[in-house]
Amino acid sequence: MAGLTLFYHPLSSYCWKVLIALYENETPFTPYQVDHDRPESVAALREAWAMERFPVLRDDNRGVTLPETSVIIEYLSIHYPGRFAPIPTGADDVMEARLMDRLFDTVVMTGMQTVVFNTLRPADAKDDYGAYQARALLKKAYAMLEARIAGRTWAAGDAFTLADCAAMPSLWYADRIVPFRSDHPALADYLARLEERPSVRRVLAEAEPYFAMFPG
Ligand SMILES: N[C@@H](CCC(=O)N[C@@H](CS)C(=O)NCC(=O)O)C(=O)O
Repeated sequence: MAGLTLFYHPLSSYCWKVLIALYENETPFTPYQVDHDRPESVAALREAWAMERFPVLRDDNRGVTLPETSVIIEYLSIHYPGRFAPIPTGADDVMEARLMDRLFDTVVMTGMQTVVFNTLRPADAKDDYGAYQARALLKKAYAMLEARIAGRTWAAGDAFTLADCAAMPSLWYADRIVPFRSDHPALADYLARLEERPSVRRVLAEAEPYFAMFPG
């Protein structure tokens, strides 16, 4: 097979992050959906990336297979550039975009996933204190982000970047776990701006048939 293949699932938050980058540039790729009730798709993901996490990008043009969303998005910007430049050029802007990307992944996404995965655990293996701590972490993150995002159009300033690709799925799902829109106006406006983006509308429309699977 030639070209780009993305191992993904339409409901997966980290897959949204890469899909947004691909859709921003209208980069051609073949989606390969991984479903746990299709063992052959899970085996294909495992063969691509031993950690069995998605998304994974396979580039048959260059013989490269990549995990990790931030790395995939940067790789796309280098080898398949378009009008969307996820990594800013100015030194300060680069730092801010990378910092915000890390905060959305490691704080917001991790907090959200901890609560969601706890609901999926067997009854005798739940970690309710861990979920309580994750909810508290999300509230702390909302206050920090509310102050940081105020006065900005996008997460790292005036341009839509890698940080916004990370922000959208993490904030969108976190809001379903610990709602923030009524008491964090700057963050709420920011998420509304993200939702208006055509790339994001497309991601949401493609995920919509699967929303009933989300346990939150
Ligand atoms: N740091 C990774 C996180 C990827 C990740 O956690 N993906 C989730 C789906 S949203 C996954 O594959 N979970 C399955 C598992 O952990 O077994 C990235 O940025 O790509």
